[in-house]
Amino acid sequence: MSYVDQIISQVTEKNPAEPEFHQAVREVLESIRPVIEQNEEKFKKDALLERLTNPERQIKFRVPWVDDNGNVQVNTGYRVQFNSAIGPYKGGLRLHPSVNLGIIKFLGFEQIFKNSLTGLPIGGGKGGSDFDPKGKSDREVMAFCQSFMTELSKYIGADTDVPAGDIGTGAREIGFMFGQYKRLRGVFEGVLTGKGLSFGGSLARTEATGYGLLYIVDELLRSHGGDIKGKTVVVSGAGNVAIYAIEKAQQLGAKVVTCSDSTGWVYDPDGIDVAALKEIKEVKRARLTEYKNYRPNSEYHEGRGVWQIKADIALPCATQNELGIEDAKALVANKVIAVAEGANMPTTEEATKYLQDNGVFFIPGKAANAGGVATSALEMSQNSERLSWSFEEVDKQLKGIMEGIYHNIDDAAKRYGYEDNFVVGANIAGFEKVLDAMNAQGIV
Ligand code: NDP
Ligand code: 2IT
Repeated sequence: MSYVDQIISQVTEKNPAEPEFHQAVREVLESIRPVIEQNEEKFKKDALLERLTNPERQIKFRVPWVDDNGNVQVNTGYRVQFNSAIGPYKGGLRLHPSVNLGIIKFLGFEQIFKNSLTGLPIGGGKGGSDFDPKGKSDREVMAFCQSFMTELSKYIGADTDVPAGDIGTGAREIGFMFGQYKRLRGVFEGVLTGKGLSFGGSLARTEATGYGLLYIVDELLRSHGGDIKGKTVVVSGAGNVAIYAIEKAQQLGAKVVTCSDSTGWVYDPDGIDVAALKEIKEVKRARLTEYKNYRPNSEYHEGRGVWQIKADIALPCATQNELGIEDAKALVANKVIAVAEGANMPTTEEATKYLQDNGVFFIPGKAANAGGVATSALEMSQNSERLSWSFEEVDKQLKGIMEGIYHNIDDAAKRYGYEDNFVVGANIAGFEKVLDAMNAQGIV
């Protein structure tokens, strides 16, 4: 059995009931197979893939807090510090009832290669909790965040591990967590990114993931003789990534006709009204059912359905495994040109293969949504030099980083004979830098 196959089955056996982690490991290891096979004996002797697939550290802790009725609630907190070969651990905190160790490990594993692709010095990590901020009062969210940070603060720091937002963790939660960290540790430092602008946050971090997604899609299309102007786009999700993907797509002259949340989806043939979407989601924290009040010509549907709408570009921006084989078939039947992942691993393995086999350009999340963490790293730089850059400066750097990522993954794919396979290109390009750093640092 080849070394890659041996590790894939070992990871599956040793980490039972973590299907998303298995999926992420399979995708990366299958892609880097050609690199491993060039030097298989040495890598095997060094147990390189065992070290790559075992987190350096994983922390799991109790998070007790008191709700508005005076009842004690208990959640589980996690931080997986996966790989620090190229920099301090960096990655978001997810607050969602579906969070478990396997989800955090899949996200942390992906983050290693994503962070490497940004070209910036950040290692891979991820954390979160099964706490659901939905429907909670601000006081309850604060109580949870303070309790969560009371334990997490023992393991993080501006030069060791720098968490940020993800599903369910936005500016409000980061603010509460930052305040508690400062109070407990007595230091004002860039320990979290996505902070408010009045206490060390970076301009354009809020927009960065969605904007970056469109910058890379535009670069892909330009490199193939087209551009995004005039294209029809379908987006899923209605959170941080989706909102700013829609905004940038419209700024670049595309028409976005859908968005969704966990209960339903909107079809707006005239193009999504971003101001309305921001008011519903960012201000009111309400459901998408409200959208019709702003746009009477739009349709609201319960359940899932955005991938059935005819479009040139599809951008899944909600959650993992939200675009399956039937969705991929519908997109291909409707002649979609490109699918780029705003979310982490939103496309199933079967759907990814079907899209690629049918000539659809497919950019995986670790490249397509890297603009968020890249801008987090720019926030870290600003914190270190105690300066703040203008929106234009950060946005310009973000655009340059995304264009660089596109060419880096395109080159890597071509070098190994997989032209236009951006899954292989992203995994190899991300892995190469981590491999070099791990080799240089000895057996650690
Ligand atoms: P938000 O919490 O802001 O928004 C998430 C959106 O996805 C909401 O519309 C939510 O609907 C929907 N959603 C979440 N879980 C599910 C589910 N299980 N089923 C259906 N819909 C769901 O999160 P973000 O926009 O920050 O994150 C979206 C994705 O992008 C995630 O995969 C995240 O890991 C990834 N990502 C985020 C980055 C960032 O900077 N924020 C950077 C890179 C990747 P509802 O509100 O109804 O739950
Ligand atoms: O998945 C991701 O890259 C994020 N949630 C952003 C992480 C970060 O540190 O900004």
